[in-house]
Parts: sequence; C-alpha cells; structure tokens
Amino acid sequence: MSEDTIYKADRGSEPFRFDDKVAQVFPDMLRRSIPGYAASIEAIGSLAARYVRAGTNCYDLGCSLGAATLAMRQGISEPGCRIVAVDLAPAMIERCKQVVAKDTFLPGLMTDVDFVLGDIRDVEFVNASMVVLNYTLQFVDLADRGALLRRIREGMNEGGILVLSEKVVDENAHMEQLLVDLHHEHKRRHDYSELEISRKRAALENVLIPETVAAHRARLQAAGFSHSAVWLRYFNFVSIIAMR
Ligand code: GEK
Repeated sequence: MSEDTIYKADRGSEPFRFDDKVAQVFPDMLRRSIPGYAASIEAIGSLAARYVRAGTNCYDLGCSLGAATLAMRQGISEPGCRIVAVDLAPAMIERCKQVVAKDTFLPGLMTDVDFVLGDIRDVEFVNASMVVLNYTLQFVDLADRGALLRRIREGMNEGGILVLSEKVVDENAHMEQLLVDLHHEHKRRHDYSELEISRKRAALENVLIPETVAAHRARLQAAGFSHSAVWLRYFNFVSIIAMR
C-alpha cells in the first residue's frame, strides 16, 4: 500500500481533488484518516449477506477504489444480483476496475459489477435492495442531498437498506472541539504531522460539508425511509443504516 505523503508538500490554496495522486495513495489515506473506516467496510459485507435479495441491484455510490463493492460482493449470498459502482473521478473508477478484476475471494457466486464514471445525482435507481453511500454524501452540494436520497428511496425495494457513512459536526461547540481534537490526535497517532493535518483540513474546507446526525436522520425521514439508526460512531464519524 503506497503511503499518503500528499500534504507533506505545500499545495498552496488548492482545494482537495480526487485526482491520480490521491487515487494512488487512497487506501492508506482512508485507513489513517477515517476512524472506523475498516468497521464500516466489514459491516457492509455482513449487511449484504442479510439484506441483498436474489435478482436485485446494489449501488456503491462514490465507490473510489471499490472497497464497499468488494465487501458487498463477498457478502452477497443470493444469485442474479448486480452491483453498480459509481464515481465521478476517472482516476478512481479506472483503478476500481483493476481492483475488482483482481478480486479472487469468491469460490462460487461472482456478482457482476457495472462501473459508471459519472455523478451519483444522475444515476437511475431501480430494483435496489442495498445502497451504500460510504463517506460520499458529504461531498455532494447541500442543496442536492434531499432530492438524491428521495430518488434512492424510490428506487429501493421494500425491505431494502441504505448505509450512509459521514463525517459529522456536533451541535454543541465544546463537544465539536473535543471530537475534532480527538480526530486530529488519531491522525497524529497514524503518523500525520501537525502541518499535514492542518493543510488537509484547509484543502477540504468547502469541499467536504459535514452536517449533524440529527440533520441526516431528519433528511432520511423526509425522503421516506421508515426508520434509521446510527450503528457506528467513532469521534466525528458515523455510519447510519436506513430502512426502506
Ligand atoms: C469507500 N466509498 O472506500 N458523484 C460521484 N462520485 C462522487 C461525487 C459525485 N457527485 N462526489 C464525490 N464523489 C468509498 C470512499 S471517498 C471518501 C468514498 C473520502 C466520489 C469521489 O470521487 C471519491 O472517490 C468518493 O466520492 C469519496 O468506502 O475521500 O473521504
């Protein structure tokens, strides 16, 4: 796994982009930056085993290098399914194809994967039993998030599930400061320097827009999901399951 050294360099005021440099070091970046990331991937596999029905579609929205796609594929135990893996960044989707092509885990079921280079706001959702937004909605314009979730819900079958993982903010300023401090401490423990942490933070300003857990759950309810629950929280990162 290539080491993420991107913000060892001064990149000036350049906003964060999912380019080739980022794609090359992405697994290391996510592992060291997102507390709970590995747990989210593991649970996506378990949830796929429970909720994906025969002959249905699964969507990995903002798939990056396909970690959630592989977890779903390894978890699915029903025949005739299809996974649609979507990402806006050419560097990500190209590498994702290579990663998935090398997946040799499965003894029997080889669920097909369709790769889509495009915006998740343009995807048509049909016959879906599982939809994954693993740390992706936070990059979508705030104004578009509600409509996207409504369309996802409309394309889901009864009993289908959505996994929504996000960086969040706390309503309380003191709590928010504590959670940010703990996250930065976590990054220092994973060998990011103070300078790398502050450069990355500046680059993500206005690119990654976090919301409160309450805002996410209210939007899910407004989109028509019957209920939702936070199943993972690690500092200011959460993962929510919502049921159709
Ligand atoms: C994982 N889910 O490993 N349409 C399509 N893709 C988008 C959009 C959009 N509108 N906006 C952002 N992306 C992955 C990790 S990373 C999380 C997801 C992170 C894509 C973007 O190109 C990137 O690949 C991904 O969403 C977000 O489980 O970097 O913190």
